[in-house]
Amino acid sequence: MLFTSQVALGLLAGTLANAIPTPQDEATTTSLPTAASTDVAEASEQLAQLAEYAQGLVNDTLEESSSKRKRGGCTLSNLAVRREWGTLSNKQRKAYTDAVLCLQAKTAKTPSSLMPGAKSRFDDWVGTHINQTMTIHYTGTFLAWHRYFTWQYEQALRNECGYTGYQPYWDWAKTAVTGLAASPILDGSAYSMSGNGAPVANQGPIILGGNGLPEIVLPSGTGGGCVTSGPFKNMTVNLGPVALGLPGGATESNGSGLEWNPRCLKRDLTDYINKRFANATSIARNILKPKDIWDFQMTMQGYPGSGDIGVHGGGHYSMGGDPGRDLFVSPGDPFFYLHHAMIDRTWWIWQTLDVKTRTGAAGISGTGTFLDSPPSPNTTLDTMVDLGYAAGPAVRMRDLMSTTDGPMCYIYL
Ligand SMILES: *[C@@H]1O[C@H](CO)[C@@H](O)[C@H](O)[C@H]1NC(C)=O
Ligand SMILES: *[C@@H]1O[C@H](CO)[C@@H](O)[C@H](O)[C@H]1NC(C)=O
Ligand SMILES: *[C@@H]1O[C@H](CO)[C@@H](O)[C@H](O)[C@H]1NC(C)=O
Ligand SMILES: *[C@@H]1O[C@H](CO)[C@@H](O)[C@H](O)[C@H]1NC(C)=O
Ligand SMILES: *[C@@H]1O[C@H](CO)[C@@H](O)[C@H](O)[C@H]1NC(C)=O
Ligand SMILES: *[C@@H]1O[C@H](CO)[C@@H](O)[C@H](O)[C@H]1NC(C)=O
Ligand SMILES: [Cu+2]
Repeated sequence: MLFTSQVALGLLAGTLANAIPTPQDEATTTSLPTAASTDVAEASEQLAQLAEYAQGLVNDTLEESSSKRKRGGCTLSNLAVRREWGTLSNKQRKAYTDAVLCLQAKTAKTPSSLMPGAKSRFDDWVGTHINQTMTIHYTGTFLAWHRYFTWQYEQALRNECGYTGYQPYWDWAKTAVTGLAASPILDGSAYSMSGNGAPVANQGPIILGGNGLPEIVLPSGTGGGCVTSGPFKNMTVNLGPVALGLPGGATESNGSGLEWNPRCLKRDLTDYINKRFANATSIARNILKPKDIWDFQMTMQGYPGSGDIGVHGGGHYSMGGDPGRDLFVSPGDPFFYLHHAMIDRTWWIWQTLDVKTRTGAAGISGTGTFLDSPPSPNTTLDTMVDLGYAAGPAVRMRDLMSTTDGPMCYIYL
């Protein structure tokens, strides 16, 4: 393991941050990149290196602390490893989609008096996301909230649907190279997350904006209609729409989106958006350039007015469709969780480059409202994250800053 000695020394000194190889460090000069390569093949190698560094650092930390009693009891032996979809066997892929279908077949916990459209256990997550959308995006809680949301979803798949694996992730850099519909994750086979929507001719452009953000015009994709293949071929979307961007620029909504509005799952796979906003260079840049959490999370979601929608928007909008293009209802497409696992993985890697700062109070920036509108108090380590009827308990931000040092215990390969 490449970085063991530096990491161990860093731990002994009590300053994990110092374990980062610096350019002055002769032994490790060639070890970690400091700026993203504009060559996507090189950037992919940089990402692999950064991921390996993150794994090594966390593994070593868990080894070092195995004798101490950590609150969550996370050790190398109970560590969950989340993997990229393409590295799973067909059997593992099907086990995952079967568990999602199981969740969709179970009764909702959300009272129908509060959300008439929440028909299944799967919908509990969609409903919670709709209800909190304006307080979990462009806020101080954005990353941690979605980390906890994805983790609890993974727990539900395991504890309520007998799934024995972990949450897989979508590596945007891979599909930016292969094209979405040609990738094992979205090729429409029985071992994919289902494929594209049926093609719709002459779709207009996608115009992003609203919620106070300036317009960005993007091409639509090669689908647009109902998903016709794979495990989610027959899936019904029950909730929404709330703010669904349609090709041509219109926005569709159905009030609060909490009524029952059954319709098919639609996708509009758009390689242009994946390649433009979420290629290997975009990811490497998002990890290597921002030195503070504000810059990191704004780069990821796109600085308003920059014309860039970041890897977060890049992933969502390259999926397209309904509810993929609806900021509120997007978890209604099961692919959402693979996207957000990758968001979380990107944050996780970035955090390992300066663990102490980036998992502590200085690792949080922002307030409790969308771009601080209306103004609200700063998010802190004590701010609560509550997933409503989807899952409990409500936890504090401090429990979510690390994936191995709180109630959770996982890494990404
Ligand atoms: C970290 O531990 C995981 C789980 O045991 C293992 O799969 C991975 O190869 C390790 N990575 C490194 C770089 O040590
Ligand atoms: C879709 O539903 C039909 C009718 O219930 C069923 O025969 C078919 O196997 C289902 N397809 C998938 C992919 O679940
Ligand atoms: C809104 O939902 C109702 C059912 O509750 C449905 O009849 C109507 O078509 C929906 N409208 C839109 C724009 O989705
Ligand atoms: C890849 O991403 C970078 C950074 O986001 C961007 O500047 C570049 O244009 C993208 N490449 C393509 C082919 O769109
Ligand atoms: C909230 O955060 C901003 C930006 O970090 C900071 O300037 C401000 O002082 C903070 N406000 C309070 C009340 O802590
Ligand atoms: C929606 O959110 C509010 C506060 O954010 C909460 O009081 C309410 O219980 C939530 N409703 C549901 C159905 O989760
Ligand atoms: Cu979200």
